[in-house]
Amino acid sequence: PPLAEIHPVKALFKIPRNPPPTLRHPGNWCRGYSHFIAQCLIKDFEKRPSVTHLLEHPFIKQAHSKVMTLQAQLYKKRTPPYTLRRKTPKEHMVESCPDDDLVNLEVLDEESIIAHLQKRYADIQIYTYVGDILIALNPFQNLNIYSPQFSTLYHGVRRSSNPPHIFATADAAYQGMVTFSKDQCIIISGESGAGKTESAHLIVQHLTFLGKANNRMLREKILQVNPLVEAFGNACTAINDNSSRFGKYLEMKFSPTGAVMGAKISEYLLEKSRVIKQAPAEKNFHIFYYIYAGLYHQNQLPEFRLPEKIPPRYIDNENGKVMQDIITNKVYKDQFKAIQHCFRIIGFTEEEVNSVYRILAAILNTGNIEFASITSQHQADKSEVPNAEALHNAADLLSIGAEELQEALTSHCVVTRGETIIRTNTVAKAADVRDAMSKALYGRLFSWIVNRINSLLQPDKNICTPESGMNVGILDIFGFENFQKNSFEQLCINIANEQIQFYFNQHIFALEQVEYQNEEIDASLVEYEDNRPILDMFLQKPMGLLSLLDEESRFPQATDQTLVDKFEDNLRYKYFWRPKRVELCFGIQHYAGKVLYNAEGFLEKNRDTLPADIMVVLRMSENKLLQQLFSSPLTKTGNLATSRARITAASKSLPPQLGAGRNKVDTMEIMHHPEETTNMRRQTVASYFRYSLMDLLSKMVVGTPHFVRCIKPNDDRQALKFSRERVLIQLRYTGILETVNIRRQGYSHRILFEEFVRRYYYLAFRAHQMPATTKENCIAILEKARLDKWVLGKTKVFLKYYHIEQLNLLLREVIARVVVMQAYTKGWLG
Ligand code: AD9
Ligand code: MG
Repeated sequence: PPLAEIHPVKALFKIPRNPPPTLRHPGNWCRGYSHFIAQCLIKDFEKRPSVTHLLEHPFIKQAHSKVMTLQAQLYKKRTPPYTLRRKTPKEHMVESCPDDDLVNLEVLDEESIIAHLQKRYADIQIYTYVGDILIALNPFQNLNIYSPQFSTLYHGVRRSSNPPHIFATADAAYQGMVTFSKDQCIIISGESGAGKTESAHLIVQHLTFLGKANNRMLREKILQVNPLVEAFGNACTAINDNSSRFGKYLEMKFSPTGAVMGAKISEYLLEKSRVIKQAPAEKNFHIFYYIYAGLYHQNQLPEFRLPEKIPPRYIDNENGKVMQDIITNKVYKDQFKAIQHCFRIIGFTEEEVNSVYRILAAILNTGNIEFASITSQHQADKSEVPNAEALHNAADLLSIGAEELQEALTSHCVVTRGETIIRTNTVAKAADVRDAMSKALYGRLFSWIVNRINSLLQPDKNICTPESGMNVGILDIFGFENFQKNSFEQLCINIANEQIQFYFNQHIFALEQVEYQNEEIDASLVEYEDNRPILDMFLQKPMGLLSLLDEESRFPQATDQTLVDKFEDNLRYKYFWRPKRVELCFGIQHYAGKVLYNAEGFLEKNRDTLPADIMVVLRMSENKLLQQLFSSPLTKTGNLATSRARITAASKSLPPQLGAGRNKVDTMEIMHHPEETTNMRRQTVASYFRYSLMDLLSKMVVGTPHFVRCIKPNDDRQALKFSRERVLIQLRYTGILETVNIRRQGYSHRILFEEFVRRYYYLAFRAHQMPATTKENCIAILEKARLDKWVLGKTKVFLKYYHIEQLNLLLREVIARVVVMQAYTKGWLG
């Protein structure tokens, strides 16, 4: 064949036989430039025709890197600022940059992935693909890439037409839904502060843009959902000023033609303990500060019985120093306005909003109720409320009687052998009851707001029935947490992440399986290690960790110590260990790393009981909202005394596991989840958590998943700062490297027979023969190349990631040899 066709220099730069001589168009710079270099090299080669010399020629290496730089620059010209137009097909060809997608990298190891991400981050390219997965690095600065023009740019185009973007992921989900009439879900993961919640907002923004409803009001409403829910469910933590303290699955409902019709939120595992106590340098839920600043500016603090000088205990983490900061804080004040706006737009009535504020103010006042001991020689431990003001404030705001509230806080009733005995509470017990009441109020208020939003944003049944409608779900949960001290909350959060990771693995793995099945390849060839055993350890019945926890929670005599002992005796897994000398601690080897948990308070947190006396008192409120929050079929009317009598009667017909067999039955304790209280069955946080996890999964599995993996480039929240160690840890946490491993263990390259023969026929055939593109010829090439472990499907060659490198190397050698031979025959070597 003519030299030009297989010239090593030309092969190296993929130069067409007749390169355009013009350098006018910037799209031709690279080609023009490398053509120029190639010309020089060809001359050089003609002078000193040694192949080794040529391939190792510094000029080639230099030229290669120059072309790469040029290409990168050319590519960068679009971003930032990104150009707001689609690329022409020609530009697209020239500019398509493999850096967009890590799967295109020749070497796929930790080092090269990090190096790429770091380089991209320096260029403010925060998004990168790994196949169908989007990696999003937190920019820690506002980027000008989320305007409606960008939504237009990413609307319905091929993914490779534009740089990676969160809008492209949202778009893929939307297009998938419309084209295949199939539900979709977008799963956002990453550690605290990595950018999940921001990503979720952007996805909602793009989806509302795509699902252009005729009804502009509806779009407005949907956009207000996240800010409203997050005011109640997010808080400032040591890691993130706007940290989600609950898991959220937002389903956007679309009509069969793709118009947005409504939305529905499901909330998971709100961290209620934050209401009553926050770690140092952390804060309570945002809404408390918003109402404080907002009501102050509207001169309404007295109306809501909120003190102006000394901050309520629940929002005072610094002994009184914060008051000025709160009421003069412009952000809080503005946020209060924004929240009022959200309530109005979404459709809450003024009465409802007022009730919400009253309950919030009541919680703050409840926190200020103190107890003093009035124990005398002849009496059991007893407590009273010395500062009647907070008690009266709370009772007034809740529209209940102050005396009954005090009674319910300082005493409880016990049923023993059919008799009701009123027992007094110690100071510590009374304080526990008070805090349990605050947590219950807040938790139920939060669920009520979510439910109310759902009913206000329900799709119109006449236009979009559950059967005809489709939805895109967006999952934004709390990320994997590993603090100095990890408690029950971290355990639940991490189990949830473990489950999401399992789902992720399943999906990535399942996709491969489908391809293997289609191609009739033995699927058992692919192995990968999954985290199912760890999940089993947590979720299995009856011997999983959560079941053991529930079992122990049912024993009145159990302690956190007996719980850990129980774990140790029963969990025979390599993922569980018990450190010596640290009594209440146990360790778990999660998919994302080892976490040491402290079991202190586990049983109490899992029982999450609310004394029934408190339930009864709150249910008697004249406030309609409060009645709803605590309504349950158990008792509807009556006062504390009559209700105590009724419970005595009810206890006689209790099921055996609650009634007989226990010498003292505390029937006054009813679990938090109203649906379970009907027959006084106890539902623990663990069992409810397990249930919601299953519920979440059942929603997710029906849809086609799209994954967004958020990464936090540094712990200082600084723009442009890239900590390699931190990113590496997260790549492991989020399973990116695992994905690479899964791909590596599988056949990461699947090449159609035609393409394979066209690419590699030099290896087994003469250069001028163009062999038929058959399976047999593929085998001939593969055998000649002496590769192992490849397989052939019905239409494709399945290769391991390293095969491609080997094949390319061989190809280069063969081409070099051919060139030497040609040079020899032309007399150049003589
Ligand atoms: V947590 O697990 O809820 O504690 P998230 O949700 O992962 O966490 P979040 O989305 O709240 O993190 O992001 C943290 C902060 O990073 C935000 O408050 C922004 O200041 C910043 N951020 C994140 N993504 C972007 C972005 N795309 N553009 C600009 C961003 N800033
Ligand atoms: Mg968040």
